[in-house]
Amino acid sequence: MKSISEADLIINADGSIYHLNILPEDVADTIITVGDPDRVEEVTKHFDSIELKKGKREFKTQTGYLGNKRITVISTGIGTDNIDIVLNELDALVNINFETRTVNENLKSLNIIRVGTSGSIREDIEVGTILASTHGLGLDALMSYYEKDISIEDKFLLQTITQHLPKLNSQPYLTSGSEMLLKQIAFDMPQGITATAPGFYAPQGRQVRAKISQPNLIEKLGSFQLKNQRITNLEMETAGIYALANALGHHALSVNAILAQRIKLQFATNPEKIVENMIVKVLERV
Ligand code: R1P
Repeated sequence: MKSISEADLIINADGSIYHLNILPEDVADTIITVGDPDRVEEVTKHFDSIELKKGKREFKTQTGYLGNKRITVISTGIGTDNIDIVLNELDALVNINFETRTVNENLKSLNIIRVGTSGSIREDIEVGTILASTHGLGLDALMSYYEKDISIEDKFLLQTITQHLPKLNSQPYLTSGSEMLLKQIAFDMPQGITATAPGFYAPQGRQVRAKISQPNLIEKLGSFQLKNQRITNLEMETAGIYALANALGHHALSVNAILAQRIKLQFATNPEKIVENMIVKVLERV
């Protein structure tokens, strides 16, 4: 079997993977990702025990037990460029033999759950809502560098969305969350298509001082509807997580604490409480 070169897959001298700085045995089968490194502790403070704390750059990792469930919590930092690193390195840790640099015969599927913050672009989705993403709509360019598989239903949905949106520099991509995790964790949560932007300000239609080229972006995204499918919220990781999890055979779910209401121009007065509510909900069901 072909071995993966030292330049393609960088392993540190201690046997850990290049950016995440963790070893294969450090990774549980259930992963919770958070954007903010400080949120790792907000999740693991609920654990019964913590066996490992490691980190490098924005990628902070803790693995521990909640009851007898082993869970790894990892911060991704912001954006799908970081998701490219986190998903590829997590997959390498569980599916590549670091001694021989070959892909394992029996591939492992991780359950990857994002607990992140987000802004609503629908009048009826209020600040404080905990919303699950049925799909990620990638407005970023990450997946133009990978071959993509898309179901017939998602292809039709994407075509309809693309026709509805203004012309953007990169071709949007659409990818689905894990049906299994949606049923297990998000069964009573409002759900919708989450748009993943390649930035926080103009790429999410925010006008501060620099002039923006897509002033109608929020209105366009938020007015899309095909039967019961609609674009509900904006953030910066979901589409990358879903697309790479699907490409690599993992299950992924994105759960979003709505902190901003972009239509009513509101921001949460109690963001920590809303995030805590999301974390508790996810941990009860994981
Ligand atoms: C922007 O403030 C960040 O917050 C959201 C966005 O996706 C982006 O990463 O998620 P997190 O709170 O998980 O970082």
